[in-house]
Amino acid sequence: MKVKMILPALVEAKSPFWRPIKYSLFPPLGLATLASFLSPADEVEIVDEHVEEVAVDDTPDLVVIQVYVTSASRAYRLADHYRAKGVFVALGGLHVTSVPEEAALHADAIFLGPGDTTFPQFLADFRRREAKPVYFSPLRSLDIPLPRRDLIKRERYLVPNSLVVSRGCPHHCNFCYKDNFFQGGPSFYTRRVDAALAEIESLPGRHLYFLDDHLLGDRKFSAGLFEGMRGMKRLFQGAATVDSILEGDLIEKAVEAGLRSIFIGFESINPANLRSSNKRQNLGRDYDRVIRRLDELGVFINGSFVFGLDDDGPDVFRRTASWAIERGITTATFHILTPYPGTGLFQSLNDQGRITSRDWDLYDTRHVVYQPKGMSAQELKDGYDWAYREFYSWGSILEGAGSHLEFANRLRHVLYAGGWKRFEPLWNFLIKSKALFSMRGVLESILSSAQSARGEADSQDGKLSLDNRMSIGGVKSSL
Ligand code: B12
Ligand code: SF4
Repeated sequence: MKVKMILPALVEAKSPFWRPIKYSLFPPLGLATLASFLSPADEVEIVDEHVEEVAVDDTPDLVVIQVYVTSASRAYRLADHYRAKGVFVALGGLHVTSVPEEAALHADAIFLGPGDTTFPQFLADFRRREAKPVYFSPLRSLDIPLPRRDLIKRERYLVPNSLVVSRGCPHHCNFCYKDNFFQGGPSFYTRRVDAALAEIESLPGRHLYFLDDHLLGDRKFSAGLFEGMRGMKRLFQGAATVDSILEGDLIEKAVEAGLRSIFIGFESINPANLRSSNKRQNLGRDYDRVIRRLDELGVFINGSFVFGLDDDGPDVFRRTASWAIERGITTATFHILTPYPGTGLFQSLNDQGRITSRDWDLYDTRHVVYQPKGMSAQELKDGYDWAYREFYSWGSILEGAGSHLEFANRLRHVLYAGGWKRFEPLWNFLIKSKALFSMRGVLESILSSAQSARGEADSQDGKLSLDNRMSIGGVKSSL
């Protein structure tokens, strides 16, 4: 059987916000995961439109398309094209789960929730020519084969070693995709530790990027994982919540296993916003302690912030950007509040008549698609643009760098943040000349150059030494 799997690019590709480097970070891991359920006899191709053209003149037996909110319109166009040729089209992913009736208009079969149990069922049905129009299963398992990374064009990505060792998250923030996506079954579960370690062993090079929503979400699992990773000489990046950094010594274990930078959803520095977003895990937590703890361990922070929550006024941009700069947050990801369909946030804004656009192309956290409360839509958009400019100005980068305890980390901060946002022409050149992979070594050197202000994480057998390292600088992914 001939199978084509497509990750369509967001339509915004033509807009000034399109950053080729951002979309050349990670390969399509979801599709590679689904491909692992196919038989070795099947002829499979994975096409990622973010890094290559999608040729549509072929006629495979099955087309599988992953649909995100921002790529929905493009995904539907591709689906309609193949269906018009008589090809069977399967649509799944986050957006399909959010608006199944809409997606069903463009598909022969749709999938709700994760595909790890439904896709194998579908394949068996499809081979018998008995495919159903809708697949959903409350059964959730990560006892699954390794993703088919052999189908990934590694050389096109800066970070080909992305992986997920869990699905979902234990929390329930009202703007998050997660509760809707996992409805009807468990919304947070992990791989077995030995299986996760086997997957890590299978990945070449040193650098890994865990795409898990919350890498410290199951503390027993994470402790086992980090214990197993000690001695593997890996360097990794991941994401976790504010509270999980403060609790116990799991973060130290992560650092000993190779953690060098972490994505943290601070979201707002105003507790009223955290309360209304059901972001309980952040409430009453001392953000300064979180930052200090990570800085002492030499872990860089990619802080995520949302603008436009109901308790935000026009001063939120300046207050948030200054807060992040003063505390030495290395990279920041700012978002305009975006009510993804299917979320509690969408429901409540819709009930209040405040959704102003249902053009999914604009649901990219850079456009205002609802009526904010504490400012006008234009103020929100302008303030968001300003915050990015301000945070990544050279002056702010230098100021932020100055707040690190160790000199080496100051230098690293400058090169890291500057490299990510201030060298666009270089990234574009590397992507165009298909030489992006050449930067992987640089990224690894930068991550390995972390300097701990504590001495104790120093060189035990098989452990990464956190001090005595040179700082050379670099880049970081801001999801
Ligand atoms: C890595 C990542 C990226 C990477 C993309 C990498 C890639 N090549 O896929 C980058 C950095 C480019 C990125 C960009 C953006 N992202 Co992003 N990203 C993620 C992240 C952290 C992990 C995705 C992942 O790989 N998961 C692991 C794999 C195994 O799971 P999966 O992809 O979901 O696939 C499974 C299922 O969805 C399902 N499935 C998927 N497709 C199909 C198809 C069929 C037929 C079947 C059966 C099943 C199926 O089965 C798979 C296996 O279980 C998610 C958070 C998350 N947890 O999902 C956010 C997330 C997907 N991103 C999001 C957003 C909003 C964006 C941006 C708009 C952000 C921005 N402001 O720029 C852009 C736009 C992306 C786009 N192309 O449209 C939102 C999406 C919301 C939504 N409703 O669609 C998420 C959920 C983050 C969040 N919490 O809000 N992102
Ligand atoms: S902590 Fe993050 S992943 Fe978990 S529910 Fe909240 S926003 Fe979603």
